[in-house]
Amino acid sequence: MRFPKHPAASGVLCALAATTVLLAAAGCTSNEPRTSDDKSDGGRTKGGIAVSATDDTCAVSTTKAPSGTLVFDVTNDGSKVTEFYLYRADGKTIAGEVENIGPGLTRQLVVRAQPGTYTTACKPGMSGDGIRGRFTVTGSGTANAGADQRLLDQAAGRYRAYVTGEVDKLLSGTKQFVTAYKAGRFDRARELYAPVRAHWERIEPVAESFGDLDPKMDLREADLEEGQTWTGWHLLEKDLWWPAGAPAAKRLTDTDRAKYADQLLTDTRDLHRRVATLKYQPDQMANGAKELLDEVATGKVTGEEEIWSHTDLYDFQANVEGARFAFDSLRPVVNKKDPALGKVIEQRFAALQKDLDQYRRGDGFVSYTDLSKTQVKQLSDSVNALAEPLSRLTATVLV
Ligand SMILES: [Cu+2]
Repeated sequence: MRFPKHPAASGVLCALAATTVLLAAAGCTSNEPRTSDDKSDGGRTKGGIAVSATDDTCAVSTTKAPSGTLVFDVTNDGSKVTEFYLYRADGKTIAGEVENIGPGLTRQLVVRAQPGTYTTACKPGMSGDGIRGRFTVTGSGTANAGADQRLLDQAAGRYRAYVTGEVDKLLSGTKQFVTAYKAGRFDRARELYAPVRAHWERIEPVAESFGDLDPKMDLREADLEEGQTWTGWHLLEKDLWWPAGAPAAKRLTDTDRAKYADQLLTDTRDLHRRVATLKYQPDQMANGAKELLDEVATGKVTGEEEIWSHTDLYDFQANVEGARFAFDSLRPVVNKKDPALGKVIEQRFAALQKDLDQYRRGDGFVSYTDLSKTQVKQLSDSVNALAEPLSRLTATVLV
């Protein structure tokens, strides 16, 4: 799941993630401010399209740009934490996004866009459909990345094979899980839950790019909006780790169980089918690596993703592995363009992994509830230390 949308959760996150974090009146963010004149990465980031996001407006400095690499400098001029999306023509599929922009901060979205019609959206408070506008990309095709094109194509091919492999394993694992769960073999279902979900968590940005599937499959109870039906993994999680003292009358019946389990399998098949048609662009891979770290910072390190099973560290590990794979695929390009950045990212991945390895037990991890506040803080610091250089990956690869 992408984000805690409830204010209480953001408070917890701010309290826990407070190292490189800038706290602001209405929220917090784990990223340093970056503006278009920030030359810390060698002046490559020229900036481009300015976006001013307030609590009720989303002003994009132009609604037209030629195809190729687009750089949006999104400044939060409002009081609520916000995010910015670029959707494809269907208004649902995400071409690029930047999340968790605290008041007063600027964050950059770098995407490679083909000609066509797009929709921009700011989401103050990080919920709902956002304040939308039309955006047109003109020209005849994406600008070629010249000598780097071969390396970029290889990276995309490698990443594609990875995603295909993960979604295959997700589908076969979900079948096993659903079978056990429907047969009432709950111990077996509990055993399968976290390892099967790891295949989802490794490729979460891809799954989330299908805006309709993510909420159906991975929505948390705390993020349910008025009138929304809860389906997917976390509904079954709650049933399997039914909280002590919760009213038995609210528990799923066997009929409900069969219905929601079948729905999860249908949605997984749908995901599997759609993933087969995807082609990956380097910006999606690099932005996706950063999104995975955002996922860790906002959901896993806070223990909110798996609030009933407390298997958050499995998801944490899987998000890190997914990000690592995307980075490794792009490494030849990074080595050419900014080897120092590549080295820093590499070291921080290693440091984060070392931190996480302390909590391995058997084939998996300790329960999130076994972590002390100090341990959570340490993990959170390592995540933030990696997120910062990783946020420069897309611009390095594309600009
Ligand atoms: Cu998730």
